[in-house]
Parts: sequence; structure tokens; C-alpha cells
Amino acid sequence: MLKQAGPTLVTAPREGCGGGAGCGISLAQGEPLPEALRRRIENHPCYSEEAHHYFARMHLAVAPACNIQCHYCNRKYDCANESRPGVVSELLTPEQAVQKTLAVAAAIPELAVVGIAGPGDPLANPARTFATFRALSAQAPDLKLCVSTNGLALPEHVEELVKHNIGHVTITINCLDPDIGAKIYPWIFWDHRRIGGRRAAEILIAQQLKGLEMLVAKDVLVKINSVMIPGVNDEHLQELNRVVKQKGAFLHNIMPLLARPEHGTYYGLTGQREPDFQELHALREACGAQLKTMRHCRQCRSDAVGLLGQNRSEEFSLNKVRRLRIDPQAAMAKRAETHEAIRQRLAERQGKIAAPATLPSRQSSAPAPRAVLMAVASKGGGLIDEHFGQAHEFLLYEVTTASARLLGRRQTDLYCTGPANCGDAESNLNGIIRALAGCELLLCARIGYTPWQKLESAGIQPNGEHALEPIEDALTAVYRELLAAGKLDKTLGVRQTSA
Ligand code: CLF
Ligand code: SF4
Repeated sequence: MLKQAGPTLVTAPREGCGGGAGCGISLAQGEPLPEALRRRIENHPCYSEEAHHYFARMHLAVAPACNIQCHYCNRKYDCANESRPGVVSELLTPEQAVQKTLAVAAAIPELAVVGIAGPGDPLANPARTFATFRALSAQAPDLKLCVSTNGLALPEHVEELVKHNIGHVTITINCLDPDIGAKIYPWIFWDHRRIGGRRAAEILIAQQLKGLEMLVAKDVLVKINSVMIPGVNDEHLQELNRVVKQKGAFLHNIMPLLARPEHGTYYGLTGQREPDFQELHALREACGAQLKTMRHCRQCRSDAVGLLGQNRSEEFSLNKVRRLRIDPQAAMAKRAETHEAIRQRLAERQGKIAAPATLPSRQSSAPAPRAVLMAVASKGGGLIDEHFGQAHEFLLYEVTTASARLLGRRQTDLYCTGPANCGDAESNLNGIIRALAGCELLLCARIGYTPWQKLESAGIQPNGEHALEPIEDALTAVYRELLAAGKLDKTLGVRQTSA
């Protein structure tokens, strides 16, 4: 039954049924996936946390225009430095986009998904977006197509999206309350004119929810992205999570606001605060009890290429791509072989996880050993293979006897950017220590003496003994060692100073 609530439609509660077309499949954190659904997301690095270690995605920057303005957005069309949505090095025509896709797909056989996510809104540029999808469906039919939209023009394009076999759509919904929306969106462009204030947010929200319902009815997997903006929508996002779950959304990706003055956005320039990791984590946990929340998003650029966490876009500039000779059929065969090998590896890992090694015995009346927060430096392939000094980000895991659970990532400045900037190393190291607050261990491929000492003094024990091992295996091995040595009764690190 549908009932009208202001300008938006709210359906009666509906639980995920795990199967049929048009049902909507909404699971809470940790609920097992039905097999048919698992197969639909098994190689999508954003929809499957496990897949993100092994399968790559690329974004095609064919959509320059946008039909709304968000206070956290400032699009840049020729920027190689910033890593955030809305930024690209070069805009592409649909023909160039296809050329680039074929080049990337030949060079990176792990490529599984091609998305259009900007730098503006894909559906505000429908001719360019759908020309690209049409050509890709014909020339690289094995690649999954994906789109990310603000939702304003979504309802009118649902049929076309389905026609192009686009099975994964992201809608960015930041609020369901137009009064909150008026603080996030200064204007929308609707019905040939610019509209501002509460009315703009009302229209946008109604279109987003209508689009969500239409996609779910067509059996498309819908992910909702929400930007967490402290003091603006943070207290509202649990309610939003509840409603989009009712409407059949598959996954909720709550991303921290990025608002630095150098981004040149309204929020960046007016000093709007970004959420800290604890706030973000608490909100994701609260929402995850209703609808599964994504923890591994990298807030990628609109021309990102590679595994999540990597951006290899510069290797595939138009100038470079034009010079390449590609055999698309051979490349497709290589992808099929690579994807199958990854699937087998994942299946083997699943088997291992289902039958964990025996833990040291303890008395049944004893309380369960506590969880330990550990940080990991990885290049993105599921291994502990990044040197401390070259890590741009650290993955944070909560490790217990039962599991190593990814909580999120913390982005940092590089510890050392070379001899020219050696003077920055100490302040960068302090920044990294602040970013890793709460972690008791740090696993990386290698680490120098100076950062080792400083981390240890700050209560974060570095560990380089598990280089090149799979992340989860290494984390559980370290946890078991701690448990066996009886070290989990107290804090592990030395913690002499605060950074
Ligand atoms: Fe791109 Fe988005 Fe498709 Fe993924 S990204 S269009 S669903 S293929 Fe992924 Fe990047 Fe996060 Fe987006 S990590 S910003 S969630
Ligand atoms: Fe920027 Fe996307 Fe918002 Fe448009 S919808 S203003 S491209 S963030």
C-alpha cells in the first residue's frame, strides 16, 4: 500500500525475500546472501566487500553537466591531484570512452565493472551516457555496467537503463526532509528553470524515491549513497536508512563529507566540519543493524581506474590509449580466464573461513577475549603489501576470535614524499598517528626505525612479519598469537605520548 507523505511516497515495510524479480533485497549487516544474489555481485568491487580486493572498476568521465548543485561539490575537469568525486583529468566523448575502456580492459584483466559517475550527473547528460553504454554493450558485453546519479532525472530513464542491462544503480540520497535538503542543495534545474529552497529539495527527494521504487520493481540492485554532514543530516540518516530499506535498496554507503578549503566547495570555504572516524563508524553500525552498510568505499574520482584504492587513470590518458593496438576478443578471453581464477581463489578462501583453525582453549565460563583494532597497509589486492612510508590510507579491522571485520579506512598524507620534502615527515607521521587513534597494531610490508619507534611510543605496535600474506589470514594469526600469549588482558602498546 502506498501513502502520501508530503511530496514523497512511503511504502509499507517489506523485508528482503532473497529472490524474485522486483522484490527488493534488503539485508542487515552479516545476514547471509541468497546464492542467486551472491552471483550477481560476486565481481562487483563496490557491492561486494570481498570482491573489492580482487576485481577492478573504471569510471568514464563522459557526463560534464549537472542538474542540481550540492554544497559539497566543485567539479574540476583537468585536475590530476585531488582524489574525490567530481574531479577528472580529461573529459571524454562516448567514442573516446569506449576506446579507453577497451584499452583498460586489455591491460587490467581484473576489470569487471565500468561505471559512469560524473564528473556531473550521468542522467543530466543522457545522450552521452547512453551512447557510451550502447557501444560498450556491443563491444565488451562481459563487463558490468554501473551508474551513479543524484536521482533527479532518474524516473524518466529507468526504462532505458534496464534496456541497456544496467543491473547496478547508485542514487545519492542525503535526506528525506526538505528542510534539511534546503541546507544541502542551493538549487536544482527542473522543468526548464532553476528552483531553490525547500521546494527544490522536495522535488529532488520525490524523484529519488520514485526512481528507487521503479528500479527495485525492475529487479535492479540499488545502492544508496549518503554524505554524512555533521549538524546537517547526521541525525537523520538512520531514518533515511530505514525508509530506503523498506523500499528495497540493497546497500547503504554512508560517506564522510569531504570539505577542505582547497576543494573550493561551499562547505569547504565556509568551514563546515567533516565527521571524524568514530562518528562515521557509530552511524554505520547503527544503520547496519537495519540495512547493510558499505565500509570499503574510496570516494573515487570520476575517472578512477583499477582496484578500489588505486587510481591508474594516468596510465590510460587519451594520448597513450590512441597509440595502443588492442585485440578485444583476446582481451575478453583473458578476462574470462582471470575472473574464473579469482572466483576459485575466493571459493577456496570461503572454505578456509568456514572452517577456522582451532583457537587456544579457555574455560567456558571465561569472558570472550576482547576485540582488537588493527590497521593494515595494503596496495589494494587483499594482501599486506604496502610499505608504511608509501601508504596513502590504512584499512581498519576489528579482530576477534570469530572474524576480522573491516570497519573502514583512514586516509593520510604519505609519511615521506622524497628528499625534497623530508622536513614534512615528522608532521606527517604525527598526522598518521592521529588518524590511527584507537588502533593497537599496525601491519605493513616494511617500516623504518624512526616511524616504528614513534608509533610504538604512541601505543600502536608495528608488525612487519606478515608481509605479502592475505589480510584476514595475517590479522587472525596475529590475534591468535596475542591470545595464546595471554596479552589480550591489557592494552598492547607502550602509549607514552599523545601525538
Ligand atoms: Fe563506480 Fe559507484 Fe559503480 Fe562503484 S564507485 S559508479 S558503484 S563502479 Fe564504489 Fe567509488 Fe565508493 Fe562509488 S568505491 S565512490 S561506491
Ligand atoms: Fe556535484 Fe554530483 Fe551534486 Fe551534481 S549531484 S552537484 S555532480 S555532487
